[in-house]
Amino acid sequence: MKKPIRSHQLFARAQHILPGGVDSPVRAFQAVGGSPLFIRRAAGARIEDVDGNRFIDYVMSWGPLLHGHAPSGLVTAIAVAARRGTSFGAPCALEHELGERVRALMPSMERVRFVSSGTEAAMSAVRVARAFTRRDKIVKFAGCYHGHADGFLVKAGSGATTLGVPTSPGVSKAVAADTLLARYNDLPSVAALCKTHKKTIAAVIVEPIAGNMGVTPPADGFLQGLRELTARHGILLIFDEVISGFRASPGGAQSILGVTPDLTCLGKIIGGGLPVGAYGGRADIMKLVAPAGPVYQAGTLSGNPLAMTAGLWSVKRLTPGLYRNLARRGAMLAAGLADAARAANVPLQVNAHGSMLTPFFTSKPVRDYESALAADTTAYATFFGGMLKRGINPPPSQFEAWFLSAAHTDRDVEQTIVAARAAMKAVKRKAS
Ligand code: HOZ
Repeated sequence: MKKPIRSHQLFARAQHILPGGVDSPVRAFQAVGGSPLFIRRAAGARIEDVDGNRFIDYVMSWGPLLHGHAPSGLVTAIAVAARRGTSFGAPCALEHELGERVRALMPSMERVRFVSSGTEAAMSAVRVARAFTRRDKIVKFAGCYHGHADGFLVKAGSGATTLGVPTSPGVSKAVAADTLLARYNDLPSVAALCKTHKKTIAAVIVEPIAGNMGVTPPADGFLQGLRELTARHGILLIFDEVISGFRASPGGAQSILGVTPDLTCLGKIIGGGLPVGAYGGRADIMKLVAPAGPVYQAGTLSGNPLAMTAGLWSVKRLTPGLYRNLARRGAMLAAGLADAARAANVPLQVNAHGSMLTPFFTSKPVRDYESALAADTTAYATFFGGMLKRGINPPPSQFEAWFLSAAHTDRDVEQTIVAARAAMKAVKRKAS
């Protein structure tokens, strides 16, 4: 790897205009040390920094790039759409075409509203849930991340945990008081809240396959139990499938795990990686959303033709073969990382679900936020540095997911495992 001199220069300059030199915290590399690489282009499974270093990418724009970076068909489709106009602020047919496709894949989304990000989707879903139930409180799980709206920044995963501010300053006490915390994979913790806060909880929001404390799959029966509990207490169940939607399967986690939520949130994955999100669900709930009903939510860029075009291109290509290959390569990578750690005598737990995985540097199983936090973040940082040096780009935080795409080949995965063997040895050397 060439010295990232140009990246350093750009980062230094960015500090004078962007807080911390970036527009989203995790990418600043604070959790892994050093300074971030500035990327000038990406194609397929590879990204290239401004100093000419090329990496096999496992960040994949944090998940949505199921078909890899910049597939040529997608780029052409966006270019054609852009020539017709980039934003209308008026309805276009692409919106209901994509909406119908989303519903066909996820039948629980009887009505869909497009927005511009997963954050917007989650905050809007909660607003509708509150209006529908006429209750104020929500239950979220420690370590789950639902974007950065105030009510979710209480023990939030992802960047909030990475930076050590899981509960952000700036969230008012009143807002925080309406967010109740439960433990992921721990139904009794939810049951206890339902009992204490009878008839005041509007919704339980959950990542059905948690990705933002690192990949943490649901324990058997956890989601089914949530479904029963919420139905019994008149509480709406919201699945945040910003990460798992279309990645876990064409119908998201809900289709493979067999649990139907009342509302679902989707993110950039339905826009083929462009800035987009959506929320939707039962028609009787969604009819409250303006202008059908009184719950206000709006956005000029919502349903914009570029994002809708990219989304249509992307969802039309969710073939069984795509998922078979993603799962096979995901399993290959997970096994390779585990072997590399064993060979170097480094304690590691690899949590995986299909094409997403997280290697946690700990000897104990990770099934919730507490056990995720027990992972050795210093070891992860050493491992990350070792991988980067060898041409592999993992996420710059222990508490994020690695993502594969259709563009990753068996050779890419093999190359990654070879790099992991060397990087694990460095972790061991540093620890002893
Ligand atoms: N919080 C995002 C991942 N779960 C990272 C966003 C970014 O830095 O782009």
